[in-house]
Amino acid sequence: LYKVAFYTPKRVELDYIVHKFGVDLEMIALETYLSSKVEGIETLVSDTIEDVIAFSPDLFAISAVSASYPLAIEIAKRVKAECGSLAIIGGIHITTCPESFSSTFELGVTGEGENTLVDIVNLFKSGKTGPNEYANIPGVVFDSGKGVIRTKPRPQIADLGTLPIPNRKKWVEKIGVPFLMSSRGCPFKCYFCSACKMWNSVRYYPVDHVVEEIKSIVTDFDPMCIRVFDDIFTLDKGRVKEITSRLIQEGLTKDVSYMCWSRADLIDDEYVDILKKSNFVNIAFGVESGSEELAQKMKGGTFSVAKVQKGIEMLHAADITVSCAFILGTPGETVSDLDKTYAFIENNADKLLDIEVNPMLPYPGTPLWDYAKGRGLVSADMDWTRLSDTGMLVNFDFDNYIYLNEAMPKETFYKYVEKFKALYKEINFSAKAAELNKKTFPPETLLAKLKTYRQSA
Ligand code: B12
Ligand code: SF4
Repeated sequence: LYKVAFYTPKRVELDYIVHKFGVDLEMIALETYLSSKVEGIETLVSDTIEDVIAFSPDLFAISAVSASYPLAIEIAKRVKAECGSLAIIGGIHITTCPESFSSTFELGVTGEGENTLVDIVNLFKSGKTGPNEYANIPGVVFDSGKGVIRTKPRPQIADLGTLPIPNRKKWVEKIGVPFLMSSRGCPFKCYFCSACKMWNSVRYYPVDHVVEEIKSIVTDFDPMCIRVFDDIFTLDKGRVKEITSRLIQEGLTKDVSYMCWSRADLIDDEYVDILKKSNFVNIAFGVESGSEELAQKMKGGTFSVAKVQKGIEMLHAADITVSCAFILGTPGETVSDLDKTYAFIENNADKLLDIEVNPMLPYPGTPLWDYAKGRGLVSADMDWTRLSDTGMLVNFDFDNYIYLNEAMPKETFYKYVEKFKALYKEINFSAKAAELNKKTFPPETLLAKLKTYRQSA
């Protein structure tokens, strides 16, 4: 049997977020697809590198976001040295920055991974390797010996309904908050966002597929809450109506609640009603800034802070909790903009379940990356750990942060970071937040996950 191991490295400061979600969905999704398409293989999905080494894979398949790319290289070197494996890398980082490809890996997979992985495993299984072979596989990047080569893009899967439901149960005993993706992609193009670069257009899983996936999660894990992790779940109201009425019909909203990301400019009274009836207990908005002008510059389209305010109020009135995410450190941001963001959070504190406050980071593939590159602050051979989001400001690493805003001295910005940190703690560590967290994230599964979670560095 040809052995394939799947692994997503996580940096240690991510403990706070990773333990809530645990399952590496991309790896489980890829493993399920590969196992359904290729015979004569044995697979492993693990979050523990010792398991991978004990398994001694022929092929080590790794996924990385930008900040974990150096860790991915280091771990791949170790697995190759100890097991003699071949190694490939996929995910957002290599997709948006293929020029940073490291020849530690035989291949990098850009964009959608399912069919490219099948081609690669079939090639390797037949004992073939080398640039001449790699050049025939769409959607890869490799080192030809004379430089890094990208092959033509892999066509995206037209019908996501042809994908099997990820086999979570095979790899995970308990999950804190299970999540699923009911679509791939986002039609908006926010200035700082790399997520929308992953897929370009939006494709939806068929309603049946979404309901079946939720059913399988409920059967296998009996969760308190399921998170629909689409970039924007509420894009198409008709489709959300269909999904939620099916969930109600199938009895999947009585003992389980839901959370999703939305965009404030998409929420209206009818939407609130639909979400309420189907037991959505928490909706998250990316607000980014309390300053109308800056938020508009960052998000474009029909977005406005006033609409967020209205959305928060409508959801709050319906007793649906709201989470909001903000970004500090946008180029051009002024003290007055930061004051407006602070005031926005403070004024809504009683209506917000929690907030995310992230420092602005120039991810590859975004207009912001181009801006930072133009100023010589980032490059394809940079220290990628500098794109770590440093724990929602809580562990903000001033020394390592790439400060982008020429309109404000660094020292002023850092004072504001401290101010926002205090507000973040006040809201997120409140009794109200603890209460909902208890209802949403079963504490015993968190503990179980933390016990099994190991930092692999
Ligand atoms: C869900 C999610 C999470 C969950 C992950 C839960 C889990 N363990 O699976 C949680 C909340 C824990 C999380 C954490 C973080 N995330 Co996150 N996350 C996402 C999100 C919304 C969806 C990812 C997903 O599961 N997609 C579904 C799968 C099927 O798709 P996929 O991951 O893209 O994988 C496909 C291809 O990329 C490819 N592929 C991927 N890996 C591999 C590997 C191989 C070998 C192959 C062949 C193919 C392949 O094949 C897959 C199927 O086609 C994305 C945004 C987005 N829409 O992509 C952000 C995103 C990936 N996260 C991001 C970030 C920054 C983080 C964090 C650092 C903290 C944070 N700010 O959220 C940590 C880092 C975690 C880590 N891995 O180190 C950024 C990455 C930006 C960048 N360039 O680095 C994104 C793009 C969002 C954003 N802010 O722009 N995240
Ligand atoms: S930030 Fe959200 S709305 Fe904007 S492009 Fe990215 S995923 Fe879409």
